Amino acid sequence: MIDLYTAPTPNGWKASIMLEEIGVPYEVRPIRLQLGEQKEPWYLALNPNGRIPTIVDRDAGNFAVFESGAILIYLAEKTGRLMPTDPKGRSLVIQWLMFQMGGIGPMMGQANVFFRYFPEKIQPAIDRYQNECRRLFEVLNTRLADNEWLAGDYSIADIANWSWVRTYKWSGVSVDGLEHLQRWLGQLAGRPACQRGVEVPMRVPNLTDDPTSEAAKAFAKGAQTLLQR
Ligand SMILES: N[C@@H](CCC(=O)N[C@@H](CS)C(=O)NCC(=O)O)C(=O)O
Repeated sequence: MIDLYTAPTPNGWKASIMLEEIGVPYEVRPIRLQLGEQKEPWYLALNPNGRIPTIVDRDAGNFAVFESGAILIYLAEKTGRLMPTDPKGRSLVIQWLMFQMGGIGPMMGQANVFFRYFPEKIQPAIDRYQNECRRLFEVLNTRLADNEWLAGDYSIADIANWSWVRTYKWSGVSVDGLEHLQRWLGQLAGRPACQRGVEVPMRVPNLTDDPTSEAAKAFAKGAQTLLQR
């Protein structure tokens, strides 16, 4: 049994999709980011960075794992699923996982901050992050032109990148002309585990379809409060 501390965001979805894929029983412990629960001492004892997600593996002496990429690797290695064990195959998966952790995630995150949440519109900052996202999307598109998945078989690298890229509209970044990326986005969207995973801990106003809806505006307002912490 795994405890999953999470909130409805791309980094949280990585862990919930993985848990859905591997079929390990887990209990969801929603963290209310706007109330700052992620910065409370009890939570910092599990995740020193004060962010979601975190898992606690009850069967391993309540072992806590923070950082979404580390969670994916831990669960893959614990179950022998979604990451090969041979050094080259494993490295390939970790390379594309790190591409998400060091590139897609931070750049889309900052695009969201400057495009959606920041009170002032600083156009050079918006352009910088959106252009960098588009460049990274093109890297994925090129990779996916000759590969069905990012790193060999379907893997944690696909889960990590998809969790972020699916919210491209929220970041204001186009996927027009990126046919291989679009094909891959659709393939993951069709997986039942992905569909269940993105509804953990609850369904959110649609960050993927309609960024102008009232619900999406309310979501943006909530996210703005985090910038002040
Ligand atoms: N590198 C971390 C990033 C985690 C992260 O930034 N989580 C965000 C939600 S997507 C969060 O908890 N934000 C709350 C805050 O900033 O206080 C990971 O991949 O786990």
